[in-house]
Amino acid sequence: MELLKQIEYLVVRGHIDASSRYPKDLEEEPGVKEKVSEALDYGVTPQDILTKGLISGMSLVGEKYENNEIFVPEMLFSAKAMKSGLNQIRPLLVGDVSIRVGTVILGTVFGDMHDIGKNLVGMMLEGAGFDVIDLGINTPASTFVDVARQHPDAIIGMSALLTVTMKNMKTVIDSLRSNNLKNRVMIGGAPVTKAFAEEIGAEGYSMNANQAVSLAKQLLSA
Ligand code: B12
Repeated sequence: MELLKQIEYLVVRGHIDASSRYPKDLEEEPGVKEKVSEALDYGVTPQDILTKGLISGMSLVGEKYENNEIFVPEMLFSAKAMKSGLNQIRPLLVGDVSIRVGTVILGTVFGDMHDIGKNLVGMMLEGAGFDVIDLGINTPASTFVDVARQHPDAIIGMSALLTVTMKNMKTVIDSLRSNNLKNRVMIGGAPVTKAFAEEIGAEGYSMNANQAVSLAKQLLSA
């Protein structure tokens, strides 16, 4: 199996590294960590490792969950395995940028625990020279408002992965505007669309982390 396919497979199986006891049949076998290192040593680009190994693995996990082939515990192991791989390529994606272009306040909205996509967006933004203030997951509207007040020029970036938590993005925008805060808002996450962004009054939407960077730059200069 070629290396990127192996990484994809190991994300799906949720096998972090050779010392991980999960899953039983892969115990002591190389995991995502070892395979990402091997791929880097081999000259595979971090971008390919990200899109063709880690992210594509996570998409398969989503499909398997939808088809009832796996359940939440397995999904959690996959998320951990993906995160270990992301951490490895993080320094390469982020690089060493000395010129800061602006600030983005980033958070997953209230009720939502998904943070892989948000973290990826944060990494790409940092790599492009943005200062990122990461509010983490399950972030109440009041926290977005408090931090926005301290950073009136910052862009707010919100992530939601559940259809039930998407509406909390509108709550944040409404709270910002009722507090007279004019921070520009961009949103994303698998169920989010451009039409939804327009409907709730967000200034920007992007479907992936690369586009999030150009969007943030656009919002900064608008
Ligand atoms: C991993 C995962 C989990 C993990 C999360 C671990 C973690 N630390 O994040 C765990 C196991 C905890 C989990 C829990 C649950 N999950 Co879940 N999960 C997923 C899964 C498989 C992958 C998500 C992911 O990481 N994708 C990879 C990243 C890179 O992609 P991304 O998040 O979309 O991000 C990209 C873009 O969207 C965009 N983006 C993201 N955020 C932002 C923000 C901004 C500002 C911008 C500009 C762009 C942007 O850029 C990112 C990078 O390119 C998805 C399936 C899927 N297809 O999405 C289900 C999925 C989201 N989960 C689902 C469900 C139902 C749940 C649970 C309710 C299950 C349960 N019964 O408990 C719980 C909810 C917990 C909660 N309250 O949040 C459903 C949601 C259905 C729906 N329509 O609402 C999905 C779609 C699975 C499915 N097919 O049914 N989950």
